[in-house]
Amino acid sequence: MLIAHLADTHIGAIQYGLLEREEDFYSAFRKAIDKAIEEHVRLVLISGDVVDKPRLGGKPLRVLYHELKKLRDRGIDVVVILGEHDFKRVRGEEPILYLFADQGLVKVIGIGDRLYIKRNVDGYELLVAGVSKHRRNEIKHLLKKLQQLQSVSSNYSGKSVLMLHQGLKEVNPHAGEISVDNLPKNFNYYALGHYHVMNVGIRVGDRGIAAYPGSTEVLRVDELVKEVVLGTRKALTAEKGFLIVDLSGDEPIIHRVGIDVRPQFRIELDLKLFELKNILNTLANALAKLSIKPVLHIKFRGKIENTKQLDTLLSATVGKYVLTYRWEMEDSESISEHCTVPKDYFDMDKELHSIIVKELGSEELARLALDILEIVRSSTQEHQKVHELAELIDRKLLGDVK
Ligand SMILES: [Mn+2]
Repeated sequence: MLIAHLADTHIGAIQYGLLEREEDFYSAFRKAIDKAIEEHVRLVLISGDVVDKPRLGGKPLRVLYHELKKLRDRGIDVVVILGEHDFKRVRGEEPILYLFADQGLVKVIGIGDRLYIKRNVDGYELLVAGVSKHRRNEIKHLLKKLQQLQSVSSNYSGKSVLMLHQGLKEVNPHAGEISVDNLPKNFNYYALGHYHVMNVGIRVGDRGIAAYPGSTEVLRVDELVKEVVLGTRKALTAEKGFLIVDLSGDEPIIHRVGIDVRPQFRIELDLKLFELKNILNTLANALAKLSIKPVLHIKFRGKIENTKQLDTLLSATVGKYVLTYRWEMEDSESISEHCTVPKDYFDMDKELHSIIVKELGSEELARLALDILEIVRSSTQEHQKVHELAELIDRKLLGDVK
């Protein structure tokens, strides 16, 4: 009995505001669905963050419709749970996936009392249980539901799968929300979502295995974790795909299925302008050999004042061989050091504060806006920024008591 396990497909994501990066997400999804059909899976699970935002335009909706319909036309069921991107906590607002559920294209579980479905797949009795995303301050509710599911599955004689969209502390201690110990022990397979890097083979109990297929496309630079050589330099890239799980035997057997996505590279370079041009030219030669224009992320060690010159150099060398390049400097606090204007003459922060208070009409919101601004403007890495922003919003808007 073969099952395809996908997660974090983030349909509708538009990275860097580029049309190509919107299409890339559709193409990765299409490839995954086609591959799943080719491999004769009988069921497709998508463990949350199916879509990138709760409100989608016509294009992403049509892509979803066409791909899901391909599966339905072949009698392949699709079961999904909701990730934090699939729904907004606004009263009365419904997840877009309900539209596809109404059309019989997906089964949404893990919301309200609907925590599982039972199916006969290839002559096997199968229980598919799931709980949609719970935030840090809702973990108590999640654990209660997991307990409920533990008793459902212990009274079940067939094979069982549990779908969750949560971070395991064992995989990432900083981003983790629950630990393996919190999982009910008697499922055969734990189809997880939320972490965007593939992670296969986390043991649960005696015979259970938990796995993250990772996202089908690259959303953040911290997903580039595989070492490669680019030209003559070490670089990091991403591997994307999904999992095909065989539940026929005693223990699940997991096959990784790779999806070719647009290459992305992350490199670190010393900021020595006199040799930078040569280095970038060598890099450009390596990039020119790729059949698809990659996304290049450069982290410069050191700092310079004239970033315009650096930008010109980048666009003249690697510019035409990449879809886009993004760069950051390791240390970029130099600008304010050379400020000779006395502080009380014009205080930018004070000025900004009063403008925002006036605009938002609330001291509290203004402070939140300024906190957000500070994180966004900081020189820290992109993934760290996102992490800090998520923490801040959790804390301020959802009253996280961590
Ligand atoms: Mn996600």
